[in-house]
Amino acid sequence: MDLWWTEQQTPGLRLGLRCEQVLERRVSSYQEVAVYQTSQYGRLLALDDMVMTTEADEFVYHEMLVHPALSALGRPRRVLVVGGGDGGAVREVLRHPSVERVVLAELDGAVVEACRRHLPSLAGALDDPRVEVCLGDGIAYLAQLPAGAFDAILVDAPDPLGPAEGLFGAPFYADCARVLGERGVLAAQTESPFLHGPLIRAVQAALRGSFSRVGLYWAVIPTYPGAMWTFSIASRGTPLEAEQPAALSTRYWSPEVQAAAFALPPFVRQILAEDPRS
Ligand code: SPD
Repeated sequence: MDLWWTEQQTPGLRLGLRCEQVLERRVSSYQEVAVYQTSQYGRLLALDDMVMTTEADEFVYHEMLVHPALSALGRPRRVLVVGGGDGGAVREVLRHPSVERVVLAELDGAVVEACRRHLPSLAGALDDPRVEVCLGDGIAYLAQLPAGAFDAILVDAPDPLGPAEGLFGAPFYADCARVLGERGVLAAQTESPFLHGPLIRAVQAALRGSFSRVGLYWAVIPTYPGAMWTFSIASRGTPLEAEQPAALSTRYWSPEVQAAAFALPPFVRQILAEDPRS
């Protein structure tokens, strides 16, 4: 039988992957959580039929979400990951030897359970004794934290739909700035310049409302809509591009790749230059 899984990425764009096996498919209190064995990209985690991660390209996304922010800090100790229930971002955080504590604030326990069962190369990181998994709303979790509670916040959000929409808004970033204090650094996934220009522009404008330093960088993630993917990074004081980034055992991120990732093609600079209200 020829079984294909498809994501309707926009009304005019679909991604299709040949699927060898459905490893898990269940409806949680929040969404449909599914893991497929694909023939091209290994195992795939999908939430409500949207790719969250695949074994083949997850390293690009997770390394690039995590390492620029943690390198900027030099010796990060306390890190909060919002979303990211698959554990891939936590795995990358733990590569930094100075890290003492990582909190994963994930809305849906079903995502964590499915990834523990089927994506151990990511979720295995959640068993590290430095990691605490807090299930529930990330925005509410952040709201009850004291100022300066974390050195870094990494927003590993799904697409800005439903409950995740708040993770792309000014009130959330203002609370991140409070929890990070003067030295902390935030990094967030901010979608594709090919498909989400207005969102990227709005996020960057919202970040500038709470942080004095704001940057954008990018990487290529083949299974995400548009493939070219952006990350926003922000701080109130810490320079965003480390002079001597950490030496880490990684597959995509490197100090050279990081430096290149901050070079924005003219069409992306144009997106940022337009009026945020357009
Ligand atoms: N359209 C896909 C966007 C997904 C971003 N977050 C993925 C979570 C992986 N840890």
